[in-house]
Amino acid sequence: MDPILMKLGEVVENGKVDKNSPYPPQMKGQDGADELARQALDNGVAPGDVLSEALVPAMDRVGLKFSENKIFVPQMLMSAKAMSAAMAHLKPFFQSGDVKTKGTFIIGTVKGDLHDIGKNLVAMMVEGGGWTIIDLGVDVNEDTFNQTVSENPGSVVGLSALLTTTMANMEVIVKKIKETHPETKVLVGGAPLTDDFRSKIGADFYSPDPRGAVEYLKELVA
Ligand code: B1M
Repeated sequence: MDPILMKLGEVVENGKVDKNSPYPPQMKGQDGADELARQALDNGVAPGDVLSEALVPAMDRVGLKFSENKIFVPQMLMSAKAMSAAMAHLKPFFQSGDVKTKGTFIIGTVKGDLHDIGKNLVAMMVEGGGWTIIDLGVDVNEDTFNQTVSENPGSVVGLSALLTTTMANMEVIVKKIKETHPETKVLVGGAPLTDDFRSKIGADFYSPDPRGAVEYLKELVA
C-alpha cells in the first residue's frame, strides 16, 4: 500500500487531526489527517482510494478497539474528527459532478443518532451525482423530515442510522413521510441495516454504501 495511505490510516486510527493538534501526545509534531490526505491527493492517489484504503479501514479498526474496550468515546470522537479533516480534502472531488438539476435529496441521521461521517459521505457523493442536497444533520425527527419534504415537493429522502437502537426510529420517520407524501421515495442506509429491515419498515430502497444510493437516484430520474 502507498506509504502515505498507511500513515493516514494510522493517524485517523489514533485521532491525530493535524500537525498542530496536541492529541495524541505520542504523535506530537507529526503530520495529521489534514496534511496527509492533502499529500496523498497531491501525489496522485485517487480520492476513492484515500477513502477505501485508508479512512474507512481506520474507522473499522477504531470500532473494533471500542468493542474490545481498548478505547473509549473520547478517542472514538478524535478519530471521527481526524476522518472529517481528511474528508474535507476529498469533498471537492466527490462534488465535482454535473450541474445540480436532477432533483433535491433530503438527508439526515435519524432521531437519537449522532453519527454523521457515513451520512456526510453519502451527501457528498449524491451531490457529485448532480443533486441539490438538503442536509438536516444528525438526531433528526419525523416532523423535521416531513416538514422539509412538504417544503420541497418531489424531493427524495435519505435516512442514515449507525446504531441498532436508532435504526428502529427509521420506521416512525418512513411512516410519517408516507402518510403525508405517499409518492415520496425514501432510501435508507447505515452499517446495521439490511434489505429485510428496509422492507419491514416500508422504505423504498436500501443501499449499503454511497455508490448504491447514487445509482438508485440515477435510475429514479432516468
Ligand atoms: Co459510535 N458506535 N457510538 N461513535 N461509532 C459505532 C457505530 C459502533 C458499531 C462501535 C462498536 O461498538 N463497534 C457502536 C454501535 C453498536 C450498535 O448499535 N450495533 C457505536 C456505539 C455503541 C456508540 C455509542 C452508543 C457509544 C457510547 O456512548 N457508549 C455512542 C452513541 C451516540 C449517539 O449516536 N447517540 C457513539 C458515539 C460515537 C462518536 C460520537 C464518538 C463517533 C461519531 C462521530 C461522528 O460521526 N461525527 C462514533 C464513531 C466514530 C463510531 C465508529 C467507530 C465509526 C463510525 C463511522 O464513522 N464509520 C463506529 C464503528 C464502525 O462503524 N466501525 C461506531 C465510517 C463511515 C464511513 O461508515 O458510518 O458505516 P458508516 O457509513 C457507511 C455505510 O454505513 C453507508 O455508507 C457509508 C460509507 O460507506 N451509509 C449509508 C451510512 N449511511 C447511509 C445512508 C444511505 C446509504 C448508505 O442512504 C441514505
